[in-house]
Amino acid sequence: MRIVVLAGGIGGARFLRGLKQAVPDADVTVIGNTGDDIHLFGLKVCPDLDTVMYTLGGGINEEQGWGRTDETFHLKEELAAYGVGPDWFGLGDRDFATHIVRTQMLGAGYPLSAVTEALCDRWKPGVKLIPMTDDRVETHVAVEVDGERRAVHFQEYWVRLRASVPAHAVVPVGAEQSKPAPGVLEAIAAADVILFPPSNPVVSVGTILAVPGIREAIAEAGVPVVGLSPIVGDAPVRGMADKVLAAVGVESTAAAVAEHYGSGLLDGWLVDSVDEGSVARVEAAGIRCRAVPLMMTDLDAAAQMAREALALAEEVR
Ligand code: GDP
Ligand code: FO1
Ligand code: CA
Repeated sequence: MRIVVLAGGIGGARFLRGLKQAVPDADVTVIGNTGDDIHLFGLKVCPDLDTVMYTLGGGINEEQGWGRTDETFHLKEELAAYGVGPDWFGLGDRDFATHIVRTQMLGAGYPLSAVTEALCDRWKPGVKLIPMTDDRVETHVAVEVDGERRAVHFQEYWVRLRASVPAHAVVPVGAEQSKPAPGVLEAIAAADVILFPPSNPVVSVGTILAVPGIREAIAEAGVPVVGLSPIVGDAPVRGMADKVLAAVGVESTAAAVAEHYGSGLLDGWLVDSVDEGSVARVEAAGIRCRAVPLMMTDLDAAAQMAREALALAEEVR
């Protein structure tokens, strides 16, 4: 079975780990969000690609959900001693090596997709991980600070400001001019099923869908497209997705997120058991819906979610 998954960071990565356990023989292609990417200290950092790679490759800091296990921060401290920032983004020593290799290869002319493949040679995530695009796309957020509007990089909004300031718009800068990376459209066209994990609908899956051609290819693939809600009991399970949903005018409910994707894209949608009451609303929008446990408390729980998503895909096929 060929499965395509559009993934952000933690929610995507943990779901993928469950999917691999549920269907170990499946051929899984992950289209990763690169809108979160940022240049720091002259290095290219790709948080969501790295979160998927480290999580599936066994190198992730489990408690945090991002960054490396067994990490130290000597380099960051030395940079700070020179007064070189930013100090609000926690890059560890082991993680730095990934960004150095990536930046060196990009500088030598390799596209991000080839660089990601090379990094995955080490981590062996057991999936084919492809960035959504090889072109530069950067998510910016229009915020209001001290009564003044300005645009900040998504990481500054999320990590430094902790999404605590009003956000008026979320813009994937460069997306309109970007092209899907090699292999993205091919994987979608060859897929037997397409899954949206419980990733952030705006700044993870939404950004991937903003790359011209990807949304259209999914809609035209003619195979079941099934998503899992990252919103449980009217709030994100983790993080501040409610803030970016509000910025694009979507309420933080499992049903509203399904409607936001729409029946033109989604065939099936899983909500958590606590949101059973929203099943009828989702089905009224033309999307087959089931309520099942959606908390990835451990690997088995994530695997069971993957089985439920694949079962729903068979139902709508
Ligand atoms: P990020 O890039 O690290 O923010 O990760 P993603 O975009 O892939 O996923 C973020 C989303 O995952 C958040 O909106 C969370 O609500 C969701 N999430 C995290 N853990 C769980 C879980 O156990 N169950 C569900 N349903 N959603 C989760
Ligand atoms: N998230 C944080 O909340 N604080 C950090 O200092 C931080 C550092 C960091 C370094 C590397 C990396 O790959 C991810 C990192 N993240 C950090 C996570 C991350 O950038 C965001 O949580 C996601 O991109 C949000 O979608
Ligand atoms: Ca992310």
